[in-house]
Amino acid sequence: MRFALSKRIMRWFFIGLMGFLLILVSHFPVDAVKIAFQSNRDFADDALIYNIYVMDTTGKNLVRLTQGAASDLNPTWSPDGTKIAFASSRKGNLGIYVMNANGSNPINLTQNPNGRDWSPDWSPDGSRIVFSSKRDRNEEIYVMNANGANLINLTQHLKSDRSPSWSPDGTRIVFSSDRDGDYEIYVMNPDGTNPIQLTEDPWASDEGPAWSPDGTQIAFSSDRDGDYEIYVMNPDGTNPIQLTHNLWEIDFAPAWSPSGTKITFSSFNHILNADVYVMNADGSDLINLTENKSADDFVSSWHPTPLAVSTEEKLGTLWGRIKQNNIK
Ligand SMILES: [Ca+2]
Ligand SMILES: [Ca+2]
Ligand SMILES: [Ca+2]
Ligand SMILES: [Ca+2]
Repeated sequence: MRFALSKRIMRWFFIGLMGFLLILVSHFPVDAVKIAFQSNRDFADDALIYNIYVMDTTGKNLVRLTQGAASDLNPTWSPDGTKIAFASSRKGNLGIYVMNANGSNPINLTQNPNGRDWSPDWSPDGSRIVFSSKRDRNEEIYVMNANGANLINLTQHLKSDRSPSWSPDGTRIVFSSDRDGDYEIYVMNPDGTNPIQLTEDPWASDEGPAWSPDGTQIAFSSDRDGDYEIYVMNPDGTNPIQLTHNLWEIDFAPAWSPSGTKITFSSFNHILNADVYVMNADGSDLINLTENKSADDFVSSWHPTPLAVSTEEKLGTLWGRIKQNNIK
C-alpha cells in the first residue's frame, strides 16, 4: 500500500516537473544559430583588410560586427555565446581581442607590440583562451585567462606551432606543427605536456584542426591528395575520411555546428575567390553560404547554442543548460 502510494506520488511529481519545465521552456529565450566569418567585402577585393560579420545558417541576414581599416580575423564564439574572440591589427600588429557578440566593447587581451597573435580558441568552460603567436620569432601556442592574465607558452618548440582547438571535455588541445619537416596534427595536454603526433604523411600539410562538439572526431584540412581538402579522423589519428573532393579549390578552416551534424569550411576557388561553404558532417549537401564573387569570405565559427525549433528540442536545450550549470 505504502509502495503503491509513493509510486503514485512520484508519478504526479514527474508530471508536475514536466509541466513546470514546459512552462519554463515557453518563456526561455532560444537563440537562432549564427555563423561568424571574416570578409574584405567592404574594401577592394585584393585588400588584406577584413571585418567580422555574422550571418544565419542559410547565409542570409548579414550583419557587420567590426569596422575600420584594420584587419579583424579568426572570429571564435565563446562557449556561452555572449562573446567573440578574434585577432586584430588595429594597434599595428595582430593581437587577440574579445568583444561582445553584437560587436560592442572590443578589448585587447594580449597588449603585445612584438610579433603577431592570431587563431584564438576558448576552453570549454570559457575561462581561458588558447592562440598562436609569433612573438618569439617562431610560432608557438600560448594560453591565457579569458581576461588576458597568466600567459603561458605551451609548445616551446623551434618549429611552427599553430591553429589550436580545445577538446570539448577540456583535457586536450589539438594543433598543427611542422616539427617533423611538414605540417602534421598533434595533441597535447592543456599545460603543454605529452604532445602526440596524430598524422604522418610526408610532403603533405595537415592543418587547421577542429574538434567535434561530441569529442569523437577531429576535422582538418590536408593537401595529401594533391590539393587541399577537408578530412575527419578519430581523436587518436585513426580512420581519416576525405569529406570534400573539390579539385583545384583550396578547402581549409573546418568548423563544426553545435550539434555536430554540419561542418562549415572556407574555400579559395581557381580564381582565388574565397567563400564559406557548409556541408553535412559526412560531406554531403555542399552549399556555398556567402556566394560573393567580389570579396574573400572565410574562417567561420558557429554560435554554440543549438537552434531549437520544436518543444522537445527546446526542452533538450534547456535540460542541457541546466546540466551545464550544475557542472559549473
Ligand atoms: Ca614553435
Ligand atoms: Ca604532413
Ligand atoms: Ca580541394
Ligand atoms: Ca567570396
